[in-house]
Amino acid sequence: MADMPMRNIVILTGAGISAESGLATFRASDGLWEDHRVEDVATPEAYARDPALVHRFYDARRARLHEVEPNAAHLALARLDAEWPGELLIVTQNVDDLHERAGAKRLLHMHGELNSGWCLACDGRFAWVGPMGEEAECKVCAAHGMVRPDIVWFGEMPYDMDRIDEALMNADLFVSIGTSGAVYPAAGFVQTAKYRGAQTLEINLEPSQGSIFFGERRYGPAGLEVPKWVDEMLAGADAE
Ligand code: BV8
Repeated sequence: MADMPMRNIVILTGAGISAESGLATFRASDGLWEDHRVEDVATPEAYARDPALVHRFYDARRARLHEVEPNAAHLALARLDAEWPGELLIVTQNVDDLHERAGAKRLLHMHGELNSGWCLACDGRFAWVGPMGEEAECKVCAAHGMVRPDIVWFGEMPYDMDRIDEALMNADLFVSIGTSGAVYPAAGFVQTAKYRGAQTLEINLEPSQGSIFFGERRYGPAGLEVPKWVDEMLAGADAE
């Protein structure tokens, strides 16, 4: 890495960081689930057309969370979060809870979370464990059948965009881990960071769709590459 002090770090993660934990990525399964394209299930239109199908999709993925554990990449990022002296923000596109379970604190889920419900009657959001289905009761207003997965679908505005933009504006280093760079606005973050003069690093199994925008690129499994990178960063921080 260049000699510039890396005080403020923004880390974007995608499905690839959870692959070694056993969670399917979007594109490895060529984006299919029960022969449906994810883009066709993860939309408000799909939910309006066939809520049972969409609930089945998310209930299955929420149940899967109990069968998997954070991997070395999640644990390394949690260690960096705990020990990094400067600003640090992990922006995950993932809706799993593996970053939290690894101990990450400075974290936000820009595409929502499987373990959260959103009531369309009262706009309340609340923790949700187990199947949701079409008759779920809101924990805030007790309305039935108005609770949807608290997930950002295609065509919906991602969460915390102001906070993300501010972090990108102040970043000295932007790191993208385990994402194909296929979905916006997340796929555009590297360009914002680069425009602001940040160093940029991509860690992925293979070049992403945005790999040309990164100043440095490391390819290999996140479980191997991320702990190596974190060790380097913390060794450098100690040396300062
Ligand atoms: C919005 C939650 C606007 C759902 C998700 C045309 C051009 C450009 C943009 C658009 C367009 N048409 C439509 C759009 C916008 C659209 C978009 O970008 N579409 C794409 C398909 C072209 N974006 C949106 O709709 C977004 N909203 O734009 O709103 C707006 C403006 C104003 C007001 C209102 C609205 C919302 C997008 C969010 C959708 N929700 N997730 C759910 O999880 O079910 S997206 C979902 O796919 C993920 O969250 C992630 O964001 C995205 C891509 O997934 P990845 O995480 O990258 O996973 P993927 O499988 O693709 O890649 C995994 C990578 O890991 C691979 O590269 C692989 O090599 C690597 N890997 C695998 N194993 C490992 C590994 N790496 C390391 N180690 C390993 N072991």
